[in-house]
Amino acid sequence: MNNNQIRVGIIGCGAMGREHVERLTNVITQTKVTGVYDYIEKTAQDVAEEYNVTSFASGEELIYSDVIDAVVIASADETHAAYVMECLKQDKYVFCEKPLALTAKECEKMMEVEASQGHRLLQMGFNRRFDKGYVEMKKAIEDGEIGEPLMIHSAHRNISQAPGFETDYAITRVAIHEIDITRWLLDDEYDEVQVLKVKQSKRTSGDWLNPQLIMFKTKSGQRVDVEVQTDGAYAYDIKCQVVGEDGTLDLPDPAVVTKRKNQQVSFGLSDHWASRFADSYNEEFIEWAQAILNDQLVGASTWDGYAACVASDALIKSRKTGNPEKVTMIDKADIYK
Ligand code: ISE
Repeated sequence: MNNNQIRVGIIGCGAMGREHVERLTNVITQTKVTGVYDYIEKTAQDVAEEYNVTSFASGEELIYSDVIDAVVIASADETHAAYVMECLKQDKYVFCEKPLALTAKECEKMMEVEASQGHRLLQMGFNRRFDKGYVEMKKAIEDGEIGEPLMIHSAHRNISQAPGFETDYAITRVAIHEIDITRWLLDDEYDEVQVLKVKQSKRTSGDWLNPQLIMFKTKSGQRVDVEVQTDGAYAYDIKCQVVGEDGTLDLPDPAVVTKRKNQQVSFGLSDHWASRFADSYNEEFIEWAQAILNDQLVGASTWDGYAACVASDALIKSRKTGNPEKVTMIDKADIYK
């Protein structure tokens, strides 16, 4: 570390990775991007030139470099597990975008290595935990303002997807946010999950199933429904209503001015997750940087990444069998308690 500034290397310079390069260079004061890698050499070189940083020949070279104190992984989903493992073995701080791995088994191996290093090294990119609306809802639940939470109704609606989108990505890339935020809000693990067949939208631009209706049951018996529209929705719109025994809590729409005109009230909605959740991405990296300087990570852990993968695996199975599927997890290691 240089003068209390964390030197960060970013693996993956696609849409998300580039945003993080910009954010960690120009928004977060406690970090400085010193290196990047992308499997498309030209992409990495362009970013390296723009930000005057090193373009590494491989992700591993970036991880081993002594000008990199911490690594951000924003590469393709299937590459996350191997990069994370390398960082953990090097005892290097790592921030990983979701999903942590393609299977829960790979996460189990990561937790073994991290536990053997004796301290937390990984933070998951579950940015919604830093969104003002969700943070306020969590506090209200913890303060007992709506009594015991009984159920959650939620929706995750997208306007479009990148080419190559597949049915299971609705779980592993999209609803994974609800998998995480629901566990976090309710402070409970899942007992059972299910995907229900619903009428299909003609607005889907590919041949994947859209929408899908996902159900969770927590260990204490709360029920959660998540409507997942991966394509063709009217906006990027995220809904969450927690129903408690004494009242309900609703996630607010993004802070925008409402217009009153022609006997109507209207306000704008986002078209993309990057604008809808921009503040939460900033907050999450501010906390990450401070936590590294304090040597005490606080955001979503490897355990949380693992829990999301276990639920995803069970949901994918349920989509194929049509049945509810049990969620079975290993014991939690002490470093995650
Ligand atoms: C993206 O990666 C996200 O994180 C968004 O929340 C989700 O809506 C989108 O479909 C994903 O591609």
